[in-house]
Amino acid sequence: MSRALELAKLGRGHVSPNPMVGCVIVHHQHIIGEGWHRQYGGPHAEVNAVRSVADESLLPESTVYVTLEPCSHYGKTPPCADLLIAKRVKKVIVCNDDPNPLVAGKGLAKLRAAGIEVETGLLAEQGRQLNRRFFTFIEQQRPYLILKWAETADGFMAPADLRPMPISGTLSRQLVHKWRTEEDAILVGTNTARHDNPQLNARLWSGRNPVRIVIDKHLQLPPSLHLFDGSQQTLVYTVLPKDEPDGRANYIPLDPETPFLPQLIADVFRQKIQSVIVEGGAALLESFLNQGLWDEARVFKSPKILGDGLATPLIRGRLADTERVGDDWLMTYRPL
Ligand code: AOF
Ligand code: ZN
Repeated sequence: MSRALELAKLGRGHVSPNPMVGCVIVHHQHIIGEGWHRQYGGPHAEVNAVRSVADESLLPESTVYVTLEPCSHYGKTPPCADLLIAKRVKKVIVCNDDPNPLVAGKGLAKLRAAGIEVETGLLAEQGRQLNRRFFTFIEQQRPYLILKWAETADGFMAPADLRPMPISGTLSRQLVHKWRTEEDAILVGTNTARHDNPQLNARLWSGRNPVRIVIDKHLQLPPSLHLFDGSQQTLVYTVLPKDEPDGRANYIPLDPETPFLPQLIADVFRQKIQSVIVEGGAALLESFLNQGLWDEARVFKSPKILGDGLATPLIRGRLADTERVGDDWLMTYRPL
């Protein structure tokens, strides 16, 4: 199953909003087939694993390790449960049940009804961690929310005059670009958009660029910003109606009388965006933290000293991981 989880990870960045799924087929202690879900809309892990088996006559004596319950529905592909039944495999072992209401237990029930032995929950925690975006999206009906910022050793995010100044080192910045290829969307507030004029793409890493999301409640941002260069999709959340539609961004008006962030998150969910990385600024990050709207905070602590400036948001969370990245420390927090 560890091997199946490793294979699943090869789909990272290519399968969203589907989960990453890996599959290993074992015949008498020997791996005879492997596969993973490689591409959104493409064959599922089980199909690729079965296809990789040279001698299909071994399947009735084989165990299938798959990281997610085999599907039971006709989606972009026919049901994997039906395939495993047709190939008369002996046993199926899975990490996690599929929370997708189209499947949700029906795949396992189908297998059992066909007389296939089924075991669940093997390395379940790793499976949930791997597909935490997918599970959060379906179970909590909202995108997985990652907060990210860099701070100086003395706890500042920017100089007092807010002029753009690099805090973290080059390796950290490259890592952030890699992260951008791993999430569906990247969000910044109005002040960050205005002061930093960020491109919000993944130019320091190869992979797909995320959708850019910016908050501009009162439509004050100038159209000359990189965000509006048309190079990637940009969603603008506002409370004002926008009369002339503009080909370079999609404007989404929210109700000014209702709390803004919950509305924004609900709309992002409706747009089928499974994960969002929030990159600032301080006030926006603090709003997410204070409203309990976060799943992970990734904080770069640099050795630089500023002495004064914009204070870092206060985080009440559990330090889950600490890692050295160049001269910086990367600290990952999770909610308590
Ligand atoms: C599996 N094996 O490798 C994956 C599964 O639109 P479709 O047909 O690709 O179906 C997508 C849904 O299928 C997805 O939401 C999840 O419930 C399940 N994903 N199932 O048996 C796989 N990727
Ligand atoms: Zn399937």
